[in-house]
Amino acid sequence: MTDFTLDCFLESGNAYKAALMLELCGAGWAPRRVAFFTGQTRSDEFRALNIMGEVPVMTHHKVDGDVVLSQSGSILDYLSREFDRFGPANEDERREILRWILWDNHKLTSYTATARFMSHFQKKTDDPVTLFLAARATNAWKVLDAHLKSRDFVATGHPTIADLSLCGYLFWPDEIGMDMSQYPSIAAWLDRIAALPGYKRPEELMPSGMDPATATA
Ligand SMILES: N[C@@H](CCC(=O)N[C@@H](CS)C(=O)NCC(=O)O)C(=O)O
Repeated sequence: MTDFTLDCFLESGNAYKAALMLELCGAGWAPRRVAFFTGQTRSDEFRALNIMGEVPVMTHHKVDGDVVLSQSGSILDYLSREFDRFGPANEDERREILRWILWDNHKLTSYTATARFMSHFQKKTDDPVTLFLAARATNAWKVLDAHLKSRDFVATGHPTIADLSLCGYLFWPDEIGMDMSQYPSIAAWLDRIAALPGYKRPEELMPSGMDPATATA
C-alpha cells in the first residue's frame, strides 16, 4: 500500500532529502516523476499542487483526506513526528535541529544546488554568477566540516533530520565540484549516513527529471 507519494526527480537533492527520509523510516511510498528539465514545475498544473513551483511535494494519503506538503524541511519535520524517527528528544534538540535546517536552506543547499545547476547542467563553468555561487557554497562546506570535526552528527549525538537535510547534495561531489579530500569530517559523516540501515543513493530512489531529448549530463 502506498501511503505517501513524492513528486520528485532524481537530480534534485532537495527531493532526495524527503525520499531518503521516507526510505529510512520504512514508509510505503512511491515517487511521481516531475519533468523538471522541460519545465513541468512552471506549469499551471504543477503550481496548483505547489504555488512555489518546486519539488519535493509530498502527499500523505490518509483515510480522512490527503495532507500535501512542500519544502523539504517541513516534510522532514512532519515525517519525523509521523514515524518518531530522526527527531528531537527535547526542546534544546528541537531548536538545534531547526537551526541547522534553516542554515542548510539558506547557506549550504541553496548555493550548492544553484552552482551545480549552472556548472554541471548548464555548463556555464566560467560565468561570474557560477563562480560567486560556488564560492558561497565552498564557505558553507568549510563551516560544516569545522562543525563536524568534534561530533558524529550535526545537531545531536544521533542522526536527525538536520543530517538528512544537509547531506542532500553532498553525495554528488563531482557534480557539485567538491574535492572531498579537503573536507575529511564531511566525508566521515557521509559514510556514517550511508551506513544507516536502509540507506539508498538518489539513483536508487527516484526517476530522472530529464527527457531523453534534453538530457545533457
Ligand atoms: N527550499 C526548498 C527548495 C526546493 C527547490 O529548490 N526545488 C527545485 C529542485 S531542487 C525546484 O523544484 N525548482 C523548480 C524551478 O526552479 O522551477 C526545499 O527545501 O524544498
